[in-house]
Amino acid sequence: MSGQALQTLGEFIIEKQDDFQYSTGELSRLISSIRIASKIVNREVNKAGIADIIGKVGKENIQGEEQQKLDVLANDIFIAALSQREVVCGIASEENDDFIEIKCTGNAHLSKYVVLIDPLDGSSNIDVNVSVGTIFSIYRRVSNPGSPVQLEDFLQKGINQVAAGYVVYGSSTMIVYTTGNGVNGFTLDPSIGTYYLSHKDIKIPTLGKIYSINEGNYIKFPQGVKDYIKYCQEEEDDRPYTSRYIGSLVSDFHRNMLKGGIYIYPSTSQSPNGKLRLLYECNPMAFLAEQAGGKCSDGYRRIMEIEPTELHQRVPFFCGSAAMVTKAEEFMAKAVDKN
Ligand code: P6P
Repeated sequence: MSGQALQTLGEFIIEKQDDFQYSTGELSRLISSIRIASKIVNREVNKAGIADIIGKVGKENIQGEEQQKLDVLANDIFIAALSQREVVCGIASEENDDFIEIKCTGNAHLSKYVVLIDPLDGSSNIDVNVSVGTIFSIYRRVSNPGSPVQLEDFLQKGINQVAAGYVVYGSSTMIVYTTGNGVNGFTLDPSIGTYYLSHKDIKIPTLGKIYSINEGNYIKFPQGVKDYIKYCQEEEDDRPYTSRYIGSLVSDFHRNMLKGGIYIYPSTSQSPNGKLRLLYECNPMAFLAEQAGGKCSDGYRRIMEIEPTELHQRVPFFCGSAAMVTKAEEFMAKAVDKN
């Protein structure tokens, strides 16, 4: 064991507070709220197998997806943690049709931040014990401080994000986040409930050898995606690449962040905008990928430049090692030329 003590997430947040212009400690408290909520969700995810909270609650969320009990519980936990500490003036969640205004008991109405969150992404994997995750995205409100929060506070381009990150509840639980000054990963020691800095200044390898896509949808993919998949499978240069698809965005993304690779959820003949949501899945992951030296687009345009039009809108998603995303975009452009 090296002599130097590992830095905790709490110490890191305090140390980096000066990175934020005019820091008032509010963003630090916001990230700490997410840290606390993630520990509670981690406990519930880890005991789900034995407690009777597995399975469906029989309700559907706005996506028309069966809500798993853990989905609902995770959503409640994050909303409570953020509301009680009055560190945000509004929350938008995958599990809620509309955004939530945090009632102005104390200073909430003066808070300058809103959070968009997917409280338990990949939840369809819960019953088969595959990793799931939480994804969050933080913006400064654009409406007048003290006034009720507005939809415009949430419909901001990804380039306006103040911070973004994910929690992966896997073989170990990690928080990975950025405030625009690089990406750092923290691993939870569950025996004492403390996150330690384990992955400092993550940089995604420019060229990886892993491609992640649900090839079961191959027949429905755009021609450019079909051509790129064939390119990945050719025996040439550093190819064929390895195909890895967990079916849990946070897990597939996290592996590619550390090992290099590309994750693609494209449009299909049935879903012209793909499946993933712009505001609380694609934009936060895009911010992280770019901060780690990677790239993220919808196959044509930078994800973080897309002007949002609704809370739960979907976009095609190509994200990961810069050279791999660029190559996939070349196939998308070539296919368009052919049409
Ligand atoms: P498919 C989980 O529902 C999710 O939103 C992502 O976590 C995951 O990458 C994707 O959908 C899997 O979708 O259509 O391949 O099952």
